[in-house]
Amino acid sequence: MNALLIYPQFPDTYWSFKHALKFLGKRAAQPPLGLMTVAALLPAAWRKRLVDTNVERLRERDLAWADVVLLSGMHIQQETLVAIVERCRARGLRTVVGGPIASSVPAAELKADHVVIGEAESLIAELARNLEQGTAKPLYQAAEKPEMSSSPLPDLSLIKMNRYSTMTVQYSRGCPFNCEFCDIIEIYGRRPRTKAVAQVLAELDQLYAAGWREAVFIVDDNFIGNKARAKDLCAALAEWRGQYRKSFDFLTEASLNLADDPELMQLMKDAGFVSVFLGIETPDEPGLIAANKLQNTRRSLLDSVALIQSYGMQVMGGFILGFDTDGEDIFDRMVEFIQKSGIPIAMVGLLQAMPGTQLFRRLRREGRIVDAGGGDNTGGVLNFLPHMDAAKLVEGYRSVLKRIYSCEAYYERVKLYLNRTHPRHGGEKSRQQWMTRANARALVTSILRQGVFSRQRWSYWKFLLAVATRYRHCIGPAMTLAVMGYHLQVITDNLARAAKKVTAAAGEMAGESLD
Ligand code: B12
Ligand code: SF4
Repeated sequence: MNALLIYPQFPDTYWSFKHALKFLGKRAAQPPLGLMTVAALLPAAWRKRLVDTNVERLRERDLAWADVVLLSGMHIQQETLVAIVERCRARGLRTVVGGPIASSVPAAELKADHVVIGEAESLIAELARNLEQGTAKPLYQAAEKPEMSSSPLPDLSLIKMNRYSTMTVQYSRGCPFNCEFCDIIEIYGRRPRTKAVAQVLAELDQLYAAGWREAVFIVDDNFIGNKARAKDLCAALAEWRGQYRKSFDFLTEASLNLADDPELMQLMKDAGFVSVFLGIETPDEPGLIAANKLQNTRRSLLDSVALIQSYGMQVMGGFILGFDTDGEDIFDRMVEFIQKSGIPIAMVGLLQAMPGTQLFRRLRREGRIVDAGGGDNTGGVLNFLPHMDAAKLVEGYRSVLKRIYSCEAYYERVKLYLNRTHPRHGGEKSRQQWMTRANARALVTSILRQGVFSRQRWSYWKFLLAVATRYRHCIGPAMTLAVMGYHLQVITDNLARAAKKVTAAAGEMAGESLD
């Protein structure tokens, strides 16, 4: 069998980092690890090709070569995924769709011959056999959450590694917490399942042998879901990294209770973790309680963030507006909190009721669900009826984005973070190591785009001056953040322009109906 694995294109959102990646000569942030894992699980006798349409074109000759097409995706990729499915089916090609999208969108809407819900490890053998025999069923649903020991070494040979800025390794799946809006726990469960340390090191060895020397994102739902095991892994990572002259920096996602464990933070620092994404959600404690995000309550969120930063880890934060408990002062409070947090990359989204979540079920009971949503929490579109006036909420959301991503506000946060962090003494690379060819190219492009052609060039030069005088010891993170800021500002401008068009069109329609 010739199996063609296809990853659909993402829309251009805050999360695509597309405008910053151009500076580095890269086309996407991360490769499709789900498909690389599925490829490794398919029978060894099958021939495999992988096309990630985020970094390359899907060619007719790939489709002509294939006997079966396997697609993966998130809810947000629905439009591009369905377009590919339809293109394949038009030429009589058999299609199989899996990945998180299959848990969020009804199978019929995916238009594929076969839909797989859940993790591939436990059912791929049956699926492959059925596909070979022509007896595959329309729907497969994993009966259980497989142990991670059954997850193979992802097939790295199928991707064009140099087109990505970061490689990925998954250590664990699942999260022990129970936040109402979260679909992670519905898809991957609440019991953290971890790989053995040796499995993770084998994946890193594979990356190193393939020539990778840049950042590695440990793409766990919550890296510290099982703290004891995370500590063992960190100790092993520190040793592994030591052997390879500190070649990889690690990034990951974790819950905020990381701040309660100095031993774990120190171990992460020693292992080379330079960045951690935390779901902070809101500075409003009643909102956290109502969302059942209890691990973020009864503490100073700002102090917890600052403590983690002091271990050399940049904190990226997820924030949500639109909880039932939000009053009209939430917008100012959110901006004030983010500015004080020193979190440069603050991903603020509107609350989405994702299908399959506790939130979706509650809002449906209350008769407040409008539709299943599109999987994008930054587009200014709501899929439920909020308590606050919807127009006020969307307008307030946009004002938050505009304020936190103004150049001045953004660079203020970067400087606050650089003041708090001590990257030179931690896992961070030295200045010489940072100056790779890709980074040198990014620096030159950044100076041209942000320092010469941008309207905000004065803020940019002021920031560069500060880096040259006060932050020379962490020029790497400072310049990376300057470049990422460019992406965040472009997306914010695009969203503001799109919103203006919608308002103007609504105004025209209102005018017409008055006439
Ligand atoms: C890394 C990551 C990213 C990376 C992108 C990585 C990439 N290239 O795909 C970044 C940071 C850019 C990203 C962005 C976003 N992400 Co994201 N991301 C992840 C994360 C943490 C890991 C993904 C991964 O590599 N997993 C490891 C692989 C092995 O797991 P897997 O893909 O699930 O694959 C298994 C099964 O699903 C199945 N399978 C997968 N594909 C297929 C195909 C076939 C044919 C078969 C049979 C089986 C199968 O078998 C695999 C092995 O078991 C996941 C969480 C998670 N646990 O997966 C969230 C997750 C996928 N992201 C999610 C979301 C919502 C987003 C964003 C929309 C952000 C947001 N919150 O608004 C953006 C979208 C991007 C954009 N441009 O707008 C959701 C998706 C929810 C959904 N139901 O679709 C997840 C599940 C997390 C969450 N709930 O918040 N993300
Ligand atoms: S901590 Fe994060 S992953 Fe865990 S349940 Fe809450 S939102 Fe989901």
